[in-house]
Amino acid sequence: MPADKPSDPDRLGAPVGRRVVVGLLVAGAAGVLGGTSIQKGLSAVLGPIGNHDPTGLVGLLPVGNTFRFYSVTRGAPKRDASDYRLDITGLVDKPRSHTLGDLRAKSQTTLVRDFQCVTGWRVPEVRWSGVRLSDLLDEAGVSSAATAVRFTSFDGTYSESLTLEQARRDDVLVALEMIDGPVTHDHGGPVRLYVAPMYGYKSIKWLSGIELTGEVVPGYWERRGYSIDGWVGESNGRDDDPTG
Ligand SMILES: Nc1nc2c(c(=O)[nH]1)N[C@H]1C(S)=C(S)[C@@H](COP(=O)(O)O)O[C@H]1N2
Ligand SMILES: [Mo]
Repeated sequence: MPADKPSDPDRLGAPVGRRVVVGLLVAGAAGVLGGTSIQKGLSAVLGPIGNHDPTGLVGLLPVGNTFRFYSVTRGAPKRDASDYRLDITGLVDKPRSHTLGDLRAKSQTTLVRDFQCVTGWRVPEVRWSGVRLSDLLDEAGVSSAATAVRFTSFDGTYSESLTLEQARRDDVLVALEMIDGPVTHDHGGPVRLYVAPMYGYKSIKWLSGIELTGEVVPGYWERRGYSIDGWVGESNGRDDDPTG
């Protein structure tokens, strides 16, 4: 039985997570339901979370070396080259609104790195490519008052943050490709952030806003207890179980 803290960010959204835990406790206490019935009960409670996960259970099942699709919302609307925009706003000299075509036309960087969620699952040697965040920041002209970057998603809910120094690292990408092609919708396409040295929660999916701020504005999971500095191996003390 998955045993997670109710607010475990990497399983499900907090309110749903609580209901799942309560459901499991009730099912366990009753002692009458087999695993299948429990799963059916849970899927009825949860409904669909992400297109690849009609049961809502993917985040609860132990899977080795594969991605899980995470979303604190019930996914996001689909956006493509016709309607995708990435807005760069806040403490910049030249606010920008990039189309997908604009981003594709810029110099692309490729990295091959492990992707690791703070709950322990890890996907080795994933290929990522896209535009260096630092290039986009330079182009927008970061004002001297800015010290941090806030990222928002067109799922309408998720957010993330980096210090300006972290954001300028050359292993932080505004990713257009992942694995073997364009970032798929479920992985946060057409554009997601990829913060190579940090846990997966920093790599916001369905990226639509980059705002330069005077101080760090904690992101979605950071307001719920996760470290603002999400360095792999240093945060939360929870990456000792690679099977997750
Ligand atoms: N918009 C959005 N981005 C997100 C999340 C999310 O729930 N919503 N989850 C984060 C977490 S905790 C992880 S581990 C990765 C998972 O990426 P994947 O769904 O492509 O496997 O996305 C991160 N980015
Ligand atoms: Mo995660």
